Amino acid sequence: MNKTIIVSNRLPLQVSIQENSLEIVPSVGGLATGMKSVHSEGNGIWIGWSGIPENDLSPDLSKKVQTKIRNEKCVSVPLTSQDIEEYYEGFSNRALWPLFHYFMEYTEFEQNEWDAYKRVNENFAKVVLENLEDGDTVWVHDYQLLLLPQLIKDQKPNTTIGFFLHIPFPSYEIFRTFPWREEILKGMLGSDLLGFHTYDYERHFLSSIKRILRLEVQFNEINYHDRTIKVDSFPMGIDYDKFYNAALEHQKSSIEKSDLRKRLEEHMSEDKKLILSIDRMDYTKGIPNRIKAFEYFLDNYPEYKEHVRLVMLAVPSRSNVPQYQKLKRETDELVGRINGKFATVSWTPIWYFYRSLPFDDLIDLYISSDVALITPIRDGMNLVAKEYVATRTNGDGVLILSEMAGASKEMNEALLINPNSYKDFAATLKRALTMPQDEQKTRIKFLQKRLKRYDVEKWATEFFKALEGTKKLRQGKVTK
Ligand code: ADQ
Repeated sequence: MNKTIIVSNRLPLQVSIQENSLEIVPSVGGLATGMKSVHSEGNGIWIGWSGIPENDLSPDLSKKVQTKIRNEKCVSVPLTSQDIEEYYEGFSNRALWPLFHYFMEYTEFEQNEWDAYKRVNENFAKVVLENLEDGDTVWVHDYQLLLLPQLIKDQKPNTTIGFFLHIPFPSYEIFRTFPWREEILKGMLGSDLLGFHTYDYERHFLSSIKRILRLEVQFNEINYHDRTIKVDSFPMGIDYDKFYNAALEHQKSSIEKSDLRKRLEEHMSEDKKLILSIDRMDYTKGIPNRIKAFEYFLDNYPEYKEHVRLVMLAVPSRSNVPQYQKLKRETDELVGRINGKFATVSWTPIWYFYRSLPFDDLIDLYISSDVALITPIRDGMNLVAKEYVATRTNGDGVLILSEMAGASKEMNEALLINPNSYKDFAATLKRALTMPQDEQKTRIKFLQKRLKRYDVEKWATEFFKALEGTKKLRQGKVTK
């Protein structure tokens, strides 16, 4: 029976090793949920890194980890600390990530890191090929594995391969600066279907294909050697029911409120409003900009002093990369400065948490907030915006969303802003804080309807259907 192999940098599980025990906990993130049906069907497997450097494991322990992981229908690709440093923190996060998010000044092109990126993509290919049988379908995810599709196609040309990019694909003028631009594009073209979050990213990609590789593109199809490659947009959704139902559950009067919820409510009497922002601590998410714009708001609309609070949750991320350390320092300083400037004995304008929170706390934050402020400088999609809307079971709440997030393309009923304009930001925040309930409800209702219909499972099914479609197309060609 044919199977599907999902490949991503990280496996959808957490491995923890304590003295004598080895524990594997499946993760419940968006991608894992979306892939659930594809992964659990038949003998499907997921290939990726376990999160533990190979050199930290004895050969015996390494075998035990593999066996345990295998029970979860996963296969791990061994990576050493050096691989992580050069391929992940290095090439993926110091070259591809900043460039694809238009942060040219952060982009470093290091030959040894490019070599490591190629080497690790080859390691992934080796593990995929060991597990691949004729007729199988492979679905590769994200920017860490751009070379993998072609590495598989070279060895097994009949394999159906799909690729989905979770971050933006930049415009040609940005992408052309990349020293290994041809290799990257050719690596991606090993796929039969390439998926992006938005139509814009798809157009940018096709433009680079035409101008850098000089290939023929017809509508959304690329002719490459004797193959036709399809390119399309598939905006990723969330597990809508999970967020909506969790919010309903939290609002039941019979449920005991968490300490966090009690604290939030204590501070939010009738005339006080809560503004929420949640992101990974990443320079693409516009955190310093947001804090400065909030300062501008308080300076220009002083009547809101003591009546609003920004609850800002930043999840630690890539803290070994220098730009992320700098961002953390800058954020700490800005929060300190602004709290120092405005605070009174009974009011602190910004509550700042630098940590990861359990799911239930996340839900409490979402349901207790009057406004969500999601203002990335650049973001492939942004699922937090969608999660906030899903938890508004009473139909109220206002989402302020950056035009630079992929999500803005399908969330027109949000208040869309340019995160670089403090004036626009402040006026929009004021509009959100004074928006009549009826208008809030109309906007949220439209957004919820769309998010429910196009949830993460639907996203995965649609991509998979399109991928299977390319198989039929190829078979058709052969029999003609
Ligand atoms: P990310 O940049 O990680 O993803 P995002 O889409 O916002 O960004 O997803 C973050 C996820 O982490 C959300 O599901 C959220 O609930 C969760 N999360 C946030 N804060 C948390 C906290 N404190 N504790 C626990 N969980 C928290 C990349 C791209 C995005 C794209 C996604 C999916 O950068 O643009 O939307 O992939 O393709």
